[in-house]
Amino acid sequence: MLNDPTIDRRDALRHVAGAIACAAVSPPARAATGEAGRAVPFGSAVQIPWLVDNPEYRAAIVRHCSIIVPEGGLKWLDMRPDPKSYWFGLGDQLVDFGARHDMQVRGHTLVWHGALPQWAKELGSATEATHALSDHITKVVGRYAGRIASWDVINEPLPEDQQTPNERRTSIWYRLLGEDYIALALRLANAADPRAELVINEYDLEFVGARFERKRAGMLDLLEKVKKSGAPVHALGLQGHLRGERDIDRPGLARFIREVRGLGLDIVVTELDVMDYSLPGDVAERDTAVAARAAALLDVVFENCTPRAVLTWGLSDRHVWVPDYFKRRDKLPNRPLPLDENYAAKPFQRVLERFGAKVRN
Ligand code: 9MR
Repeated sequence: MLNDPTIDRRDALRHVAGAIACAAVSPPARAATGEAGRAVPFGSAVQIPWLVDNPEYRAAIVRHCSIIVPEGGLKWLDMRPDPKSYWFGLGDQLVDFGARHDMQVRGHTLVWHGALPQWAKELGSATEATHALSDHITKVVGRYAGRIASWDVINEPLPEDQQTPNERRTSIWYRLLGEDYIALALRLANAADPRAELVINEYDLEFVGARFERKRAGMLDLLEKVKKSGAPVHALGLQGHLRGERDIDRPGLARFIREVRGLGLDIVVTELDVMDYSLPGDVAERDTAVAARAAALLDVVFENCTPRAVLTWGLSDRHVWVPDYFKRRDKLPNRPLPLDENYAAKPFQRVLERFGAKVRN
């Protein structure tokens, strides 16, 4: 666990190891074993209702995941019909499933601009926002204390197009509380479960281009300020929603990871997939390109740290969120994930295995 008193020493050692690895010629992908030989857990986002209702889906998740996170079910929209009520049904099913199958469970997400019920979007004052955050985080994290080991406490705090490093996304939380909502939420989560790993999770940190450099600078600025405030934070979540048409900024991302590690934070790859809408229609060609893009990210991550976990945002192309936003012009189905629509391994899955993913049964 992150609050282990030996963590600082381990952090320092891994930082040095990361720096040494960086100085060397890029090594071939190596099996992922972290401190004390602990294997890096690999897994996926899950749809809780399918775990319950769909035996084929459930079997694939059990076979491939040693860590899971709910794609929905723990978002405000799913749990908070009104300011006083909580629906814990899906969350309870998730943690029971995780315990039954000896999987780690991540929680997603406590504070986000998205998936909010109307009443939360209409909070009118700092007092109301503080009360809502405090009640929500205390009850939700408290209920799953000891069963959800890691939380995306803050999701996507940066704007779509970061201009200056101190700019933040103007969510309801930011509008009512300013940047302090971040430290507040982290402190509340820590108080509700002092053993939980607390993560700030963000996308678009991985690519070549000025826009993405600015976003990395924004994240460093934010993390530095959170650390300075003394609020507990343990890791940065690199979502890893990659794009067929965007290259990974290998040196830029390597430098960024080392700077994040220098602040004493770990890295978690939280939502890996590859948007394939701009890639060729030919399936073999497309699957190869998707795998290469995922490999490029994992190369940089594993060369510069031992991530706390690697999760894809879904497991099989049979069930994907991608067409909601990134439909292909040729109307062919999207193929962003490690397994195909029949749960067979694609080249992307072989990449994950190269970095340490294992078939569990
Ligand atoms: O994949 C998720 C989709 O099913 C939901 O409708 C949507 C809104 O709740 O959220 C999607 O997941 C997002 C995640 O929560 C945060 N990072 C981006 C993910 C993909 O849009």
